[in-house]
Amino acid sequence: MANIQVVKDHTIIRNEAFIAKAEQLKPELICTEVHPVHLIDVVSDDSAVHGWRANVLEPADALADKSFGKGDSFILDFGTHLVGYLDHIHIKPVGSPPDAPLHLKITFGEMPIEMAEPFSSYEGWISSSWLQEEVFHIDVLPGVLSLPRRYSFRYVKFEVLAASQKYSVSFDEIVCRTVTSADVSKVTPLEHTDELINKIDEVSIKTLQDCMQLVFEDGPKRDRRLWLGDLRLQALANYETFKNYDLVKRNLYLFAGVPNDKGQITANVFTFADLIADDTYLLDYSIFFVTTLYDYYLESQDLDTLTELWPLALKQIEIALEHLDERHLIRDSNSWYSFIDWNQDLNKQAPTQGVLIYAIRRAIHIAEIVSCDSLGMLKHQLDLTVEAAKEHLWDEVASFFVSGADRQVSWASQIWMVHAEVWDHRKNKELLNRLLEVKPVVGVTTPYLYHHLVEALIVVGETSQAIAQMKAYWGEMIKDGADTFWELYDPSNKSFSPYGNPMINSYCHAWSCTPTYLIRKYNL
Ligand code: RAM
Repeated sequence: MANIQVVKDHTIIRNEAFIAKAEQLKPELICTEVHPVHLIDVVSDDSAVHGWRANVLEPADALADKSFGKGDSFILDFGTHLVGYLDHIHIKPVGSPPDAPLHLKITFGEMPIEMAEPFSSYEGWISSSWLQEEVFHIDVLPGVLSLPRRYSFRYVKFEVLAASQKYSVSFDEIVCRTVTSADVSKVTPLEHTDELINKIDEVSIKTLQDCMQLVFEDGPKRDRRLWLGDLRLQALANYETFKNYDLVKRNLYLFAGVPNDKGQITANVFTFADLIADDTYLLDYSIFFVTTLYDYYLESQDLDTLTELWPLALKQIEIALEHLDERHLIRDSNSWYSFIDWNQDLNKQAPTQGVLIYAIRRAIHIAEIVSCDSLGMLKHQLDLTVEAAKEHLWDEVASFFVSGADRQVSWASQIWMVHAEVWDHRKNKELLNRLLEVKPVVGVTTPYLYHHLVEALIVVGETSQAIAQMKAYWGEMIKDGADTFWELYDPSNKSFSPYGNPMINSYCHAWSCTPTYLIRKYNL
């Protein structure tokens, strides 16, 4: 059963049977009530990330005894990152009967910077509407203010824009109802002998938990939707922790429900109302449908799903093969045809070739399991793409893989060629050690690519290097105050944002949750 939907320049062929399957797998959300812990202020501090530090003033209980008039404000700290609703804020007037409405502004922040800098200062290229602030007129006091929107935050700032000369207000109950589809009781405690590894594991799990909603969201603050590249990593972390196989299955069917008329799977889908495929197509993300399906099968042994979704997975490989030139190399372009990392200087050719080879290897396994006729074609394409990488992308003098017309040497190219197993184990190990020593300038800007570096080190047997890198990166984020891991993190430029301002970055981000997978899967 199929019908057609046009999304900008793309014709989407909806598979209603797949969409119905995804709908049946919709999870129940688990709710918990959480109370604020402290009243804080935010102080300028050059040693703190973004230059702002939360400073504890007094316990949150003290709030009930205070009243606030025009121009007054306070900031609540809930003690950790939360995703949920503030749907009963009790407000009462103090003084004369309220002779004018209360004009109240509420600002939510994952980080101190969101409490300190006005959102009007944001001039980045993605929408400022992701910044979480609301303004209310409240006519009836005492009253209960209920905010319908879900927020992602640790801090909440209340500003009384106006009351009147005759009354002020006090707030005696502010509670957050958190939501997640992750069942914490399913997680086996780690109890590692290394305290920092325990902490990294704990923060990873909290990150995944807060991103697990009705789908695996990329970030509950931004973009609040299902991206294929993020899903792949979340699923891996989920198998080691919450073990919610149905949520992965649901998400696979959501993507499978809305391919375009060429059969390509979109990079992300919107799921808040009707299922909509975004009009962003990234070659690497489409290819990851294959590997995500394969990983799901390995964990769940769900052969029915593997068999049903395999034709669409195979299609992603076929589409990627159409991107190869006559030398069997990914045709390079300046467009956003593949993601790999947020580094603006990165040439995507070699790393995308690596992703394709990595996926063809997994596609071959699936083809064997489901006895698919395309097995021979896949094996032939594997040989061609591997040989092309060796012949045209390997620079013998530099002893690195190069990418694009300018023969760029990047971290991403080496990392993905190791995952692609273009060279043997010994040569891959040497390559990664050379990478860590030479440190090419086109580096890593996201935890997403950092994950692939750490896993590559583990795969080649450089486990202690892998642990050192993991601690230096995710451990440093914890030192910088992370309750959940961040979308972007560059230890040498902690205010890095590809969007123009770090206040719009997401500070609880799916693709950063993988240390728990690395630690548990590989017994680090
Ligand atoms: C950003 C988000 C998302 C990611 C895409 C490519 O918009 O961080 O998680 O997958 O980029």
